[in-house]
Amino acid sequence: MTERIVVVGAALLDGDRLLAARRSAPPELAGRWELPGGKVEPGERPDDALVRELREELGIEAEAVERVPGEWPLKNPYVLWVWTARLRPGSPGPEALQDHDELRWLTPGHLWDVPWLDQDVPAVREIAARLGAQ
Ligand code: 9L3
Ligand code: MG
Repeated sequence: MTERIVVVGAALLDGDRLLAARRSAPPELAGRWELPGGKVEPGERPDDALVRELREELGIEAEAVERVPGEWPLKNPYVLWVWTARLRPGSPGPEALQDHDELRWLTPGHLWDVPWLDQDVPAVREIAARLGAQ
């Protein structure tokens, strides 16, 4: 049996706005929107992986705030864990994009304006409920 590997995703919040990031690769995922993040490395704490991935992918200094309960299946052997997160004071904004080609800060009424990855939809629903959106 293959061990599952955790992929961390960030619900980066600025007040009640959620950051959505459009993937530029691989081709089958490009153009779809996600909670940015990536694979936890062996021996790495998942919340440390979240901070590292946000630094690598968006050029920001962020901190994990709270795990969103749940675990969502990705392509075997990966599963998605999500944290809310926020920018640290003094961090640059998310602009130095590595794996994405567009970002949007979505207000609660506009969370479903972008075509999320199917895999991220259950997590975004959880965030929407927390933000009091539909
Ligand atoms: N994935 C799905 N939703 C997400 C993230 C961050 C990742 N919110 C999927 C896409 C890839 C795999 O997990 O198949 C690994 O992610 P990455 O390292 O390519 O970002
Ligand atoms: Mg990634």
